[in-house]
Amino acid sequence: MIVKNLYDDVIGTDADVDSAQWNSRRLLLASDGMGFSLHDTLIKAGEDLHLWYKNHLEAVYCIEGEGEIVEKKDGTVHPIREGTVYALNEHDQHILRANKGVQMRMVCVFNPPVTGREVHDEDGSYKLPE
Ligand code: 9YT
Repeated sequence: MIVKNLYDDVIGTDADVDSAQWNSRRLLLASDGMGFSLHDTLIKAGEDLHLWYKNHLEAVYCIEGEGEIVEKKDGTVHPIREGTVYALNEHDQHILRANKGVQMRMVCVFNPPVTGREVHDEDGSYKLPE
């Protein structure tokens, strides 16, 4: 069994990946052998993220904050608030936006699992391990 605590075991370690737009605290990684990774991610207030997980499936569950997700294929806008989940089952190209002045806290699951310190490529994807 694997038992970890965000505050004791993740924040401030290699599994805590900070960037200009988000801070991803990676609770479970590929090395944990679960077949998915599990992240507690903060989307910084007022940020627009252009994302396209062409190599991964991702589900995202908002537990704090407010924002929206825009589907790039047709411009559909879905508001996000606490309790909203979205699943990128078609590797959907999208814009994730945290409202001005409001940070969003999201629980994210990636399949295949993220391995460690991935950050986005110029196209908004994470590379697969070689
Ligand atoms: C929701 C989302 O895709 N945010 C970007 C960061 C990513 N989820 C991560 O690595 O935690």
